[in-house]
Amino acid sequence: NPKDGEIFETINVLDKSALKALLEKYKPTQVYLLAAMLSATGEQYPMKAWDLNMNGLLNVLDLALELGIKKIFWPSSIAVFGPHSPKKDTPQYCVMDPNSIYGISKLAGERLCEYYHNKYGLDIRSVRYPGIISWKTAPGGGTTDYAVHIFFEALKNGKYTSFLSAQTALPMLYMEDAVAGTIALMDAPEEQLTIRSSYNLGGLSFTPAEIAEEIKKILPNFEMSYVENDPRQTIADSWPASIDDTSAQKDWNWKPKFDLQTMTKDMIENLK
Ligand code: VAH
Repeated sequence: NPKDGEIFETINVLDKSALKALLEKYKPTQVYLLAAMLSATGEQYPMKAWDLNMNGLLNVLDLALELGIKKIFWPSSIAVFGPHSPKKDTPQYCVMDPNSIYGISKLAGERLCEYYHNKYGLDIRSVRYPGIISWKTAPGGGTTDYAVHIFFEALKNGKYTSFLSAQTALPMLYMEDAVAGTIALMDAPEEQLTIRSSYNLGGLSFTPAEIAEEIKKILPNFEMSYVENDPRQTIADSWPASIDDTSAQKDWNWKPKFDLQTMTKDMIENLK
């Protein structure tokens, strides 16, 4: 935990020896492995996505054991659910038949996390993030990216063409809540945790039409349009519309603060 400011040093998480040298140099007490290739880009380069998402995780798991790193955070995703998973209020445990390489890699990753915890006692913690919305960086490579692009475009051009259809409901989460929730999980006493694959994390659930209406309340001239047959529609159609996150609420008091209205207001105020 660097005291004065942050230390940025870049290494490729697939370069195990460089990763080991970095960990031995800074001796972190916690490692947050956020490097991954997301759903849409993953479908363009499936084997690269599998390699980065799986071997990046395995490198961190093995080095955490070897170097005795106390806590690891690794994000899963609602992408682990598939066409036969319940669509509404998707439960913590159910049929999971992801059909994107990203979802397959995240489901396999969850199995590894639980295995390393049960077999080696590694304190690795995880949440299934919904689509995350933030204003600090432009999105890239995700199926839920429309929900971020829409704000950039609304302010820049007063209009946005959505690659997901008007009624495509998806689980979403504002970045402030995602960060607070992640830290709440990492700070929770270990004995309180009952899930070592990955916790469902709900938040918001809305459609492109609903977020467009919310934006229009602040930018009345905003115009929304839609294109069809975007490959990301197929991915979105295989995902839940909303998530049941009762386990996270019970085990570590998960409670998002932002709703669609307050998120929209905050996004536009900050992006302006
Ligand atoms: C994606 N933003 O769209 C990511 C996320 C649930 C969606 O995993 O691929």
